[in-house]
Amino acid sequence: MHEAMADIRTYHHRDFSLAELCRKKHAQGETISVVIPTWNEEQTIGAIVQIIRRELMDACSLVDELIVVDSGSRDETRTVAAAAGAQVFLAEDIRPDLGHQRGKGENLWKSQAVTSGSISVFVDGDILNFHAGYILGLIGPLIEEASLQYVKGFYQRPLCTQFGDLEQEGGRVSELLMKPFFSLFYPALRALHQPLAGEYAVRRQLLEQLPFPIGYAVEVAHLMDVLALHGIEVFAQCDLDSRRHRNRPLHELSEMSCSLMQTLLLRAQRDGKLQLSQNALPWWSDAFPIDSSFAQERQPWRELLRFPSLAP
Ligand SMILES: Nc1nc2c(ncn2[C@@H]2O[C@H](COP(=O)(O)OP(=O)(O)O)[C@@H](O)[C@H]2O)c(=O)[nH]1
Ligand SMILES: [Mg+2]
Repeated sequence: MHEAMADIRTYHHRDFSLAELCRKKHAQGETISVVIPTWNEEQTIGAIVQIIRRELMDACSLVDELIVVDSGSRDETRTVAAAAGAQVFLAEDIRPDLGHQRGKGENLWKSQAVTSGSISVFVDGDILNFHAGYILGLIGPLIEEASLQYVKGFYQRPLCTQFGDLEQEGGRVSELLMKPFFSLFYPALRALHQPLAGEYAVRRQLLEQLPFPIGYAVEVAHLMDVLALHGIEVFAQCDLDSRRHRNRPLHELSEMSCSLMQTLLLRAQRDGKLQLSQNALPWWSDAFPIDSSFAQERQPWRELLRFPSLAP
């Protein structure tokens, strides 16, 4: 039987007040780690770290740890982040015994070795209009509702072009790949407004059960894996107003979609939703031989990093 599109509990960041969340968080004994994966984000990382530090750590102790995990930026990202008050790690320096497979997925995965919070909040490092409501809105539902385990952000996504901002035209890969794919294969997840959002909060216990693909597919793989493990009821989403970030040219989005699609198809096969013929998916680098700035992003798609090997 085809699963129907489900309702996912939906909040707005203004549903939560800082004072109330602080009080409840301490009463419940929760601890919060914020993790920001970066690669060449010197333009934006300073302001994001400062807002979290000043408004959520120094003014009150809502956030307990603020970590930047960097992929080897060639700009001043690590210096700027440290000066603004984050603890900064190079992904390859965390548990070097586990090897190094560069990409956002590695940073998120290894962040678990340097954080201890009972709730992890992930935030991309290229947000141009970050505000403290991002963090309140993502952890609020987990503090208010014990049955929830995973809270995804959503927002208006303008497309910023040299001709001005197109207010509704951002999030192209979500609209053209993720939403059609979820509609056809995982309709329960179709209710998520921004399935690729890099802003979400997860209970650590759940995170420890999830494999982490290395590249861009890490977040959507988690959505499918959490659905398989616990059902749609553990998800919530929160309106964070609007997000501006570095919009990518179309050809880079095309490569990103190719990498996403490999993970999506393999998960769909795993979940018994389709059957791929043997060797149907070539390695990404063979499938997408265009030479671009993304070349260094390419990873063998088969590699999955699993948390349990992080345990000391
Ligand atoms: N592209 C890329 N981003 C990385 C890497 N490691 C960490 N990041 C960070 O992951 C976040 C999301 O990446 P971004 O390029 O903005 O993805 P997009 O928003 O989907 O276009 C940003 O904060 C990046 O700096 C990496 O190896 N490659
Ligand atoms: Mg971005």
